[in-house]
Amino acid sequence: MNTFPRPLLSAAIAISTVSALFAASLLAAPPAKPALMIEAPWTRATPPQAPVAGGFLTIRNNGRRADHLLSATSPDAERVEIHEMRMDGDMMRMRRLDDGLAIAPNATLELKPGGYHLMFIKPTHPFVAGETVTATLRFEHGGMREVRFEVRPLGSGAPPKR
Ligand SMILES: [Cu+2]
Repeated sequence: MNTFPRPLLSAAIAISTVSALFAASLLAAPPAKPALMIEAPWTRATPPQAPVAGGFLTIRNNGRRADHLLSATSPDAERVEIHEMRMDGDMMRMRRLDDGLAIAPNATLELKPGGYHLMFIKPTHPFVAGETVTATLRFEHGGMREVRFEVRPLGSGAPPKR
């Protein structure tokens, strides 16, 4: 005589069916569109021994929650800081943002000359127009993103919008 209690057996079958379906849905799920989109990263060529270079880009948050740019690193500089330029009386001053930058849901944050920017501190080599420099940006939710900055000629403004 079969002594296996039927309710338990069907519960076990139900659980294994659910986990199989769950596993299948994970396998079948298309790669999620990244919530953060990084556009037009660029920097400027530097003279030899330049102590700093700015890094500019646009960050689009397509997600439903705010994200934060927390920090950045680069093999092409001793370190990378997140900066803000702002008027202090009639002086333009630069300030390091230790708490990083928030990017609201469904919003775009532009890092540009005269505003928020990344600062490559002590570049390890001159930045040469036409080449690229690399930085890894760390976001609270978006994780690590490697970004390649187009080096534009000395004195350049932002590249034209695409
Ligand atoms: Cu700066």
